[in-house]
Amino acid sequence: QESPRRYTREEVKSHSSLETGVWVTLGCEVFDITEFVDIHPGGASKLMLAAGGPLEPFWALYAVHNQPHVREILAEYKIGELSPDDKAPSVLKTSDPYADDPTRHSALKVNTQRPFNAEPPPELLTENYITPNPIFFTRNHLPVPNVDPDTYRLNVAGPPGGQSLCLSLDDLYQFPKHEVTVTLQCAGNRRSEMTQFKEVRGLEWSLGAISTARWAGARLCDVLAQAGHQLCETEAHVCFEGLDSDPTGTPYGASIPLARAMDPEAEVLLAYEMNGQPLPRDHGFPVRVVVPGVVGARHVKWLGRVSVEPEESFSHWQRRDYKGFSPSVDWDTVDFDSAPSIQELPVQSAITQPKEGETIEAGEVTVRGYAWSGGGRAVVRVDVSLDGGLTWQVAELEGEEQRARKAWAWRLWHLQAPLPAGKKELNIVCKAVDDSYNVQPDTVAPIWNLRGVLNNAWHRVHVHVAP
Ligand code: HEM
Ligand code: MTE
Ligand code: MO
Repeated sequence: QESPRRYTREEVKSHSSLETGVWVTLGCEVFDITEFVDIHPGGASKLMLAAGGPLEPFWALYAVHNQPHVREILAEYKIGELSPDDKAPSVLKTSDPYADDPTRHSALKVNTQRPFNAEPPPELLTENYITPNPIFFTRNHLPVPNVDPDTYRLNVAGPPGGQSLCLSLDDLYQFPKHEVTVTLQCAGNRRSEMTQFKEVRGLEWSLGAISTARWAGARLCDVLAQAGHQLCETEAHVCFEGLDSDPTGTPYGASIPLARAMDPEAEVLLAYEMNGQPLPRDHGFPVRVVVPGVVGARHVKWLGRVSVEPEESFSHWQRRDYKGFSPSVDWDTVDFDSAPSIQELPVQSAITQPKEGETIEAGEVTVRGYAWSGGGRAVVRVDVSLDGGLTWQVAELEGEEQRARKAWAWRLWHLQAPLPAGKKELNIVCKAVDDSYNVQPDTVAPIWNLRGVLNNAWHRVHVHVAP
């Protein structure tokens, strides 16, 4: 085998623009990624931050790169290795951006530690209608900002010619306090089932990227009204910026239509309480947006700024992520501008008990799970099959009847059913129906998409029956 071409760090450093070619290092390996710059899923500008130097400090921040397929992509661009006699760079003394993250509950199943992404195990997820704060699923894209509640200010841009508001927490408390129970679901919930069908890019969420809390805060419509906004621009959007930001200083951001924001019946909150407590740091302390019935990505945490704009947020997470596509679209053909951003989510349900692969007692089975639909649509029925979908039984919905058009929270459900004697295995399936009679597709295949979002296929659990 031929020995690799050797380069010095100086040579690598001199390749840090598209004109000279873009080189980077990982360990002792050197890569020419010029051709990759424009197709980087995280954007060209972010990638260029690493041009001419090591990838490690950036990949430490974006753990999304700690995946085999990312290494494979990089491997294609290898051109050689660093000269062994080239002295190691003085260790970058950049402090760990995640060092100040809060401590977390040990029951959470961690997807990535940095940024922190974790879900409660199925056993705990449907133990309570209200998810306890410490095990509420967490989806962070960046380090958790440490916000001082005394100096915290929320900037609310006024209409053209108007005044901006600069609200302290005490100012926010002066607005009428509104409480609402809302289920929050990440668009990537149940992505791991999509991956099993065909590879997708994203965190491997199981069925726990969904949780429910009682939120309290000021209504967004009241705050916008105080800033002088009216619902005249029917096509406008309310843009939110978090106080968490990446190395370029770009904050997390997202937007929702102004019409939803200004509708008091939509109950969009600037929430400062979660289940009667101040928001935990992981969930947006001191203030986050809660948009009932809408995908988690729009519930911006650590809220720093609100503005009304003619267009949707220019954030990566509004424009280049959290969109759905045909199964035929791949990373070479995807046109993010061609699809609308995900807002209201489709009808969803999943089985939390028994668990995949479990051995259950003969005689009788108890199946439990959750069901929810976006846009305030109520769950009217959950069907459960013990034979892979050949025959169905109707599960019992727990808790209270939901409010029409304002069914913001999930229904837990269960089914207790006798088992036919001699059955050695069960293929348990569930599917929910919402009050628009929307149903779930039976398999992942027709709804598969390259980003692995919006998986609401029938949930299937295979179990063994003890002899
Ligand atoms: C996402 C590759 C360098 C920031 C991605 C993804 C790939 C990738 C394949 C999609 C991963 C997935 O969703 O599964 C690479 C390669 C790099 C590189 C091969 C070097 C040659 C960088 C650098 C930065 C960066 C230097 C930051 C300064 C990001 C961001 C995302 C991303 C922000 C989106 C993460 C998200 O969706 O939450 N990259 N990347 N990347 N990358 Fe990179
Ligand atoms: N807000 C900020 N500022 N930063 C983020 O990374 N993640 C979003 C949303 N709001 C995010 C954010 C996503 S994708 C989801 S699913 C929800 O927060 C998760 O909220 P949780 O962590 O409280 O469960
Ligand atoms: Mo999300």
